[in-house]
Amino acid sequence: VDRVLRGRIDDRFSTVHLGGLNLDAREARGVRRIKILGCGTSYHAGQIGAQLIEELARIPADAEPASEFRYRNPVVDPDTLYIAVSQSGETYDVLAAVQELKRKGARVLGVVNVVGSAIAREADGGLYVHAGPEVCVVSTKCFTNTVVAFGLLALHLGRTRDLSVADGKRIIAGLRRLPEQIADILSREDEIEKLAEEFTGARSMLFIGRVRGYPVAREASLKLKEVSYIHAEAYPASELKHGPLALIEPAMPTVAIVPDDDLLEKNRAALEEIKAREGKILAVAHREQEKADHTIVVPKNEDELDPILMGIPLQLLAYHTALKLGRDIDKPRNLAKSVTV
Ligand code: F1P
Repeated sequence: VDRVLRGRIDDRFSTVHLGGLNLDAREARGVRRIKILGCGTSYHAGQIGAQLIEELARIPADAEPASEFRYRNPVVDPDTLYIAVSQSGETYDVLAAVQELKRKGARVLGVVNVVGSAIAREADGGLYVHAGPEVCVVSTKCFTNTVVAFGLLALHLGRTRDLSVADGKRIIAGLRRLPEQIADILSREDEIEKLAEEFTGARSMLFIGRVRGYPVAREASLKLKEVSYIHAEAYPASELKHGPLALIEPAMPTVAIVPDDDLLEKNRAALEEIKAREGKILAVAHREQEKADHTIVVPKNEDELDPILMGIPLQLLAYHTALKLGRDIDKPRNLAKSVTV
């Protein structure tokens, strides 16, 4: 995270320098919509990115799996800025979507980790996330850095539009706090390792989050699936009552993202619904949650930046659960480093 932030923040003017972005202030002001495309973990990072852009720059933004986008004959709109996200920069579904967009005259930026990769070369500009080599197949630190890069991009776009200087300063201060807060979470790995013991027997798990917490829940469930092979499903907390509550029972643990923000009471109500059905709950929160069987307490940042921190303990949970089950974490079955077909 230090690396993605380094040299890019200008505290005096509460702005960021994004060399290589290839989008000046006038062009940024002309963007009417942002569409983010990626696969797997990069898609989830893009979902958080879209929320950051909507919150900080007030530009309508959404994320879609590149693998869906490229097969559905989408409307390509000249006022939309397209952003392709990829750790490897080689994922074929993303590359094919970028090439198709370029053929149709769209402006495409990349948010990519591997310098000089195919997607980085094909894009009109963008941001490198500087997460270093992902030595294992599963993307973890790159997820975090990609979201941080989107934080910088949202801040940049916001400062060309609606974001006030005061809010810019607040977000910059929040970004600066991240490395220390992440170190704090990582220093509590023993606690998470002990918790993982409880989940090795689960056949299936539910992950829930609301708004900012939902993509975190999705990514956490993907991480668990990828490395431990435990079935996991993510739902928006508010969708529980539209079906999935039927699944809740003692043998189906729920992991809930419960940040201290204006949705706290709503999220607590969801925990009550689960507890009333004797479901076991692990909460990731900013303080102990009474209804949860366990709470992993993470440091509080600015509300908009909370998702960056809340996913990290769940990456560790997936890791330790998989380790206890004897899985090959660095090379999970049926998963390629970059999916090039
Ligand atoms: C996308 C991705 C990863 C996943 C695995 C397979 O890769 O789905 O998220 O962990 O490596 O590919 P990328 O486009 O971000 O390199």
